[in-house]
Amino acid sequence: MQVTGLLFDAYGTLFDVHSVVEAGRAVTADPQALSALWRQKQLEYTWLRSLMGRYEDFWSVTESALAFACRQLGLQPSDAERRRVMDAYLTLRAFPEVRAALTRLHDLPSAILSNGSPRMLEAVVDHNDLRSHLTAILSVDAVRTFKPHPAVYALGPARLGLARASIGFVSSNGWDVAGAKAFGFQAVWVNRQGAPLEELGLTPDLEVRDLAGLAAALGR
Ligand code: 2OP
Repeated sequence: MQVTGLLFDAYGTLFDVHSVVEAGRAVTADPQALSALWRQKQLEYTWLRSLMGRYEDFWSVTESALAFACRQLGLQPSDAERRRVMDAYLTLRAFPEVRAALTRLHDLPSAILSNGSPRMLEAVVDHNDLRSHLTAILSVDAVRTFKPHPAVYALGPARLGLARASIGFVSSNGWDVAGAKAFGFQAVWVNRQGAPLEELGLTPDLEVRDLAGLAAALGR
């Protein structure tokens, strides 16, 4: 695989969304269930809002998804507890191999392209001290719709100044990889969970287990 630049999805790819489980312990005896339902609703709401043309930023959508998950699970967190759980999204942990892999890939212009709001992304990048590894942090907020809308992916070539076909788009979210492939990127699926491929008629150009596998596949 030959690429001239890389675009990284953030949540689930660079950062572990389920590191909110610790914060969830304060509001439930089953924080894994809360984290899973919360993530599912968060993504559902991004797709529904995009289809309806009723954009709200990812922080707002994440708050709404948490409210739904708490109601569905019969949880009544206080405002302070809810704020603490939300704030965990600003300090998500990067997966253990991310820093070393980005260092191995340092010769390629690399940017984040994410559903996250600018504030959320700046916070989590700085929390993990990854800013020096990134050319840019690109948020869907610039086009007020969510992935997999092509207008989102178009932010990447515009900012990197590279042809889309020469850019590797890297995501752990199979549906995001399908969207990137449909847009014309070289699509890399970081299949951290060993999940089956989404049945969307779009096959990634490369499947790896983690970002170390990506660096190796790119000869770095
Ligand atoms: C992201 O855009 C898909 O939530 C994931 O970072």
